[in-house]
Amino acid sequence: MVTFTHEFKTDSFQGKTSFPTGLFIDGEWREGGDKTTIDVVNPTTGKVLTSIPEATPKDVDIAVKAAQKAFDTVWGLNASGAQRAELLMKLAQLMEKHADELSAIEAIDNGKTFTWAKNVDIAFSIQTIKYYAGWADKISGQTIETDEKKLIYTRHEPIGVVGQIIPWNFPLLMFSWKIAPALATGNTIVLKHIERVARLVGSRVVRPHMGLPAFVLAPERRRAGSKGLNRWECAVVVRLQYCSFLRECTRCAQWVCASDARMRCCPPNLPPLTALRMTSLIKEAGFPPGVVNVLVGYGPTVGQAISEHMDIQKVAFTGSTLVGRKIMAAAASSNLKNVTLELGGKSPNIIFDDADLEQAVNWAAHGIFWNHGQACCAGSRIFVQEGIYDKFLQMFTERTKNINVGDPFSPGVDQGPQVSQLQYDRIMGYIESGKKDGATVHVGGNRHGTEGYFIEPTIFTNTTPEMKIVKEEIFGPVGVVIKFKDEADVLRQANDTVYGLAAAVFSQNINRALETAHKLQAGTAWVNCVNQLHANVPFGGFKQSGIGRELGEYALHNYTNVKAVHVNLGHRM
Ligand code: TXE
Repeated sequence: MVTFTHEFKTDSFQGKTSFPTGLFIDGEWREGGDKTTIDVVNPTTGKVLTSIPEATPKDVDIAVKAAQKAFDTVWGLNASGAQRAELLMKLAQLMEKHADELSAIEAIDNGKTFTWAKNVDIAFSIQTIKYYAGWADKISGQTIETDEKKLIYTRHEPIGVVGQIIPWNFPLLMFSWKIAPALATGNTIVLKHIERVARLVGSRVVRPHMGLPAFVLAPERRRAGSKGLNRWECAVVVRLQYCSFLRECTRCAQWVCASDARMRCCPPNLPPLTALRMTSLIKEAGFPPGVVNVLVGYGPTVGQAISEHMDIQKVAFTGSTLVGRKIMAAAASSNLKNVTLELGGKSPNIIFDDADLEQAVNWAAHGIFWNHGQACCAGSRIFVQEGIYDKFLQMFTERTKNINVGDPFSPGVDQGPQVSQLQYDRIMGYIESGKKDGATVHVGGNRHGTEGYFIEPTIFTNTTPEMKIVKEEIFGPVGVVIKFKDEADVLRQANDTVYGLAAAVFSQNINRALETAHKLQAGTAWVNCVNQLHANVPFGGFKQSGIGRELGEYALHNYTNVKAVHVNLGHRM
């Protein structure tokens, strides 16, 4: 078992943390099946913080068996709602006790500012656990009247073993959103935390060619297989004779010759430490062994194994739309498990000429720059009505220039580093594409400092609808400001996206604001505010932003099967 120990001597928090970081299966910490590890990098410095055990598909099997045993013996229909509520409340109390420590881990691991982590991520996680603790003894069905000789009622029964796959942008919050409703309704869990690295393709050609002519390789080298070849040569080999050493990097999509199984293409992107600290609190709270199992492993191995496992009855996922499709496909081709998906977004933020301008500017900045732009609901397309466009832009520019980028532990800092080298490169790639496509960088557009993954808050203007920075999710502190004429014009532009997660409208005319909010194709519509989330309010997407809802009473439906029980009170055959 590996223990992560760290002493914080920062402006915001002085203290120590120490907790186990293995796979958590059946109430015990373990090494992964292959005894390999994954590095965790501090995004503020770019340096490795620690290495933690890596799970494999074999570990998924072991975890599922433990979860099934717990479901059949101590959880599921064997634990009352009151017992489940008590354990969830105990967990929330432990989180409250360790709130500063959890916030500091989130800051060092993920790059969030300590203050935001404490006030938003940790506070909201605790609120979510408490909210679902309140539901645990209130899960009930209906009595349905048919005729006097029959008693018919429904039961909302737990589904069984559920798989949960979460991303890195809100590590503790996503963990809490996922586990709380599942546990409140009596399910047991196999949860996969985050990773990012080259992925194993095995002997299957997934992407058949890289545009290189086959004659690049001499025949004798083709016959020698892929060992020792570079990735371009591998790409050629794979066209000719399936290559078992080939990996495709999930980040840069390049083929990589990986005769060494630990070979990496892009550096890892891994902030799982808060979730692992949380897992030790789950153990301390007294959840029976096997009820919650937590694995850190790669998506294409462990995530895939969860999605296609025949004994997992439901999978809940938050991440990219690309991977969401793979999870649905794996669920469909295995046991048709239920799937809920919370995916990407390109949310419009609409500012009409009758809005309170100062407020609209402040909210728009919060909308795009909150969590360094790494939020699925980020208001990344800011539409401003033509009459106030110049004034808005001037005020928004000032506001953006005042955002303080720096060390997440320094008081007064608004924006820390992006989570990893990968995300940094990806965002800088989008900024470059915006410049190349002819958009104007109105503010920012560069790296901030020389160390770590900091990016200046950036605003583009003079964009066109087909530009990548207007169409695709950037997931960084980069917004586009677009002029519009009237309601019809802005609705057409705002809804012109494959996504439909969230949207915002600013106007002091309530009829105009609500009419627009109702016509926006999005799972959440904010009026005169943005990025407002509550444990008791559903959240999820229209269109390619997802399937199903998290939070609120709605999330409980994802985790129960409805059974209708018919009781004969006197009908005779
Ligand atoms: O996401 P991935 P990434 C968006 C955002 C971001 C982009 C890429 O635009 O820039 O996605 O981020 C697991 N089977 N969002 O690459 O790959 C993976 O291990 C099963 C929006 O980090 O979707 C991780 O745990 N699982 C989003 C999780 O999927 C697989 C939050 C997310 O990784 C898998 C994050 C597979 N085949 C990114 N491949 C949001 N909605 O908030 C990977 N995974």
